[in-house]
Amino acid sequence: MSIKFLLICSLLGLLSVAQADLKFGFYVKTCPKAENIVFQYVREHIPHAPSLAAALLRMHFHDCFVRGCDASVLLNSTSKIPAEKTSPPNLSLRGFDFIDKIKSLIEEECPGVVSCADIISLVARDSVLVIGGPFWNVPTGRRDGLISNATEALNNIPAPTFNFTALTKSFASKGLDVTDLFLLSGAHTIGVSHCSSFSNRLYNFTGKGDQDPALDPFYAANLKKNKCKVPNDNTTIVEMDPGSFKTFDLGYYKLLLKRRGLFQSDAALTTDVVTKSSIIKLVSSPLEVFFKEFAMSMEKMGRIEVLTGSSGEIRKNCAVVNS
Ligand code: HEM
Ligand SMILES: *[C@@H]1O[C@H](CO)[C@@H](O)[C@H](O)[C@H]1NC(C)=O
Ligand SMILES: *[C@@H]1O[C@H](CO)[C@@H](O)[C@H](O)[C@H]1NC(C)=O
Ligand SMILES: *[C@@H]1O[C@H](CO)[C@@H](O)[C@H](O)[C@H]1NC(C)=O
Ligand SMILES: *[C@@H]1O[C@H](CO)[C@@H](O)[C@H](O)[C@H]1NC(C)=O
Ligand SMILES: *[C@@H]1O[C@H](CO)[C@@H](O)[C@H](O)[C@H]1NC(C)=O
Ligand SMILES: CC(=O)N[C@H]1CO[C@H](CO)[C@@H](O)[C@@H]1O
Repeated sequence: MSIKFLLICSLLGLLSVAQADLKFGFYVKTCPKAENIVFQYVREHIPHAPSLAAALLRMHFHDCFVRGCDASVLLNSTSKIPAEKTSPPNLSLRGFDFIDKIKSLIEEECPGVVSCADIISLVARDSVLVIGGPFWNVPTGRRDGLISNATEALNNIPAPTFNFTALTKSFASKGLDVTDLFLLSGAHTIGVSHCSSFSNRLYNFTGKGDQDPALDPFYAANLKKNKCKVPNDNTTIVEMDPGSFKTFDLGYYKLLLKRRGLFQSDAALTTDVVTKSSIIKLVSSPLEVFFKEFAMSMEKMGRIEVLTGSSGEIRKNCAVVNS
């Protein structure tokens, strides 16, 4: 191999890395008002519907874990293929109209410029911010994907029954480490779950009609008496951080230490000694420490397998690919 060849290869390498980069203020010249349109809309509407903040944060997660942050989560099914939206992990995904509304406001301002993928990222950040949560950086320049496949959602979104090993593997496959895992799980400090997402822990943990011994038995009894009264109830919802499920705080981690995390995937974070001690440390630190660390992991999540440059497209309507 000649030196020249190697040089060209490394230049090409640099070029493709540069091309794959998101940047801050990507729309400064092409649509200077875009980020502000998102923020103003969120600031005006989320305070009237604060539970949507959780749904929109979760939407960003589900988008990024399937084909990268490419707004594939927003696409409708086609005659050829059922979309991610229709896959079981989508239960309770909400806020599609909210994104569509912002997209249409931005399209009025500058048609065909701002991607749905960037809108999801910005909306998730701004929604958490206006409910008093952390701020994180959202570099922009993501482009929208062309494919949404329900089976891929099922295969890529970690299940609430996952143990620590399975969670670690799932996150590693997206370039996220164990620190990102326990910090991003902190998103469960806001929002709700359907009983069916953890019903097995209350009613049939090993197929013998038993409970998960890792769940506080008093808490389990309370949930069965007052909330999840029958197995697999998929209509009743439960606050994940009861009493402060609209507040971005350390409540989730405090519950984990009391064995009151709702999912096995939550409880799993305390089965690893290193992660457990990180949680103990986080809980006894000022809230700002959690905010700062969560912010770093969110920025990282927002970069998963993004489409940039001339890959993908800028969708006109977030629910369908351009024709
Ligand atoms: C670590 C693996 C994770 C698992 C297994 C998991 C699982 C779940 C499940 C089962 C629900 C309840 C769905 C329902 O029954 O309605 C839920 C809700 C939620 N998840 Fe996660 N999740 C994980 C990580 C994350 C991450 C990384 C984020 C965001 C950064 C996130 C944000 C949320 C939010 C905000 C809700 C509440 C949604 C609402 O109130 O509508 N989760 N999660
Ligand atoms: C996408 O699906 C939703 C729900 O079925 C429907 O209301 C909406 O009109 C569809 N959007 C497009 C552009 O087909
Ligand atoms: C959807 O994804 C699954 C799993 O990767 C794959 O087997 C299947 O062929 C895909 N469906 C279509 C229509 O591409
Ligand atoms: C974690 O789950 C995987 C997949 O279900 C299983 O193979 C493995 O044995 C489990 N690990 C532990 C430590 O329980
Ligand atoms: C518990 O699980 C076992 C094995 O999967 C099943 O046979 C049984 O019907 C389940 N019981 C309930 C109450 O769901
Ligand atoms: C909820 O449960 C009912 C009864 O088991 C079932 O028919 C329905 O399909 C479930 N809905 C969802 C969204 O899973
Ligand atoms: C929003 C959405 O499309 N929800 C779908 C989620 O998946 C179930 C089936 O698992 C559908 O019934 C919902 O319509």
